Amino acid sequence: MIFGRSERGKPPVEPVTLKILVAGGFGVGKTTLVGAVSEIRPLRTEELLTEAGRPIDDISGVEGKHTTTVAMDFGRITLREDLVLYLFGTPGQDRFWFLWDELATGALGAVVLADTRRLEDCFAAVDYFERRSIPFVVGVNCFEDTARYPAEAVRQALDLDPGVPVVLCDARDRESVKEVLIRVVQHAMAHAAAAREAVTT
Ligand SMILES: Nc1nc2c(ncn2[C@@H]2O[C@H](COP(=O)(O)OP(=O)(O)OP(=O)(O)O)[C@@H](O)[C@H]2O)c(=O)[nH]1
Ligand SMILES: [Mg+2]
Repeated sequence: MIFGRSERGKPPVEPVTLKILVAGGFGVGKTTLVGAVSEIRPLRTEELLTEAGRPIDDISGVEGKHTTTVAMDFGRITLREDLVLYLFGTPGQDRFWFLWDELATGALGAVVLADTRRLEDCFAAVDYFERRSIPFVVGVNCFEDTARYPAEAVRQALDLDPGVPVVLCDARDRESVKEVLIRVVQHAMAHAAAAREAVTT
């Protein structure tokens, strides 16, 4: 074997790496999603939710939750031999908004995770990406004890543009999360192609 070449004599593929943000409201499952698909041990920045934080940290709806992300989650997934995604999960609480611009720099696209019991919690994330023209898909994290709504109903409730994909998913399930990530990449590619078209015509 020649150094730097694979056994079959094919030169190794230098993968394209893309940065994807995972955003959404507090406790919607962002850290869970990154952990479910990452092929490296995800970097987490979890801190305990404490009694002192109670007036600020609204845990209604996520009473079983004991920790919260205070900076970011980081993970990596190889979607194809030549396509690697770096996943950056944002903190869910409003008091960490100041970190978002830094996290969003260079992002190709985003997943906005939503919980249908608290849809309003993801308005801010939807707004953020719309304003910056960062392509995003909405992933509805289907917690098992909640009513299912069709994707169209979620689209209407969030007042999304018709082109924004809405995907039902389970943040704990690797295959389900992979599907969401593939949709983000496809959507971002289409978005980039449309932008190029607009420049050249
Ligand atoms: N039943 C169920 N529980 C889930 C699902 N996704 C996440 N959870 C649970 O919901 C809680 C919140 O998950 P996290 O992944 O920490 O949420 P987060 O969005 O990262 O939260 P912050 O970083 O604090 O905003 C955890 O206790 C998870 O185990 C899901 O799809 N179904
Ligand atoms: Mg988190």
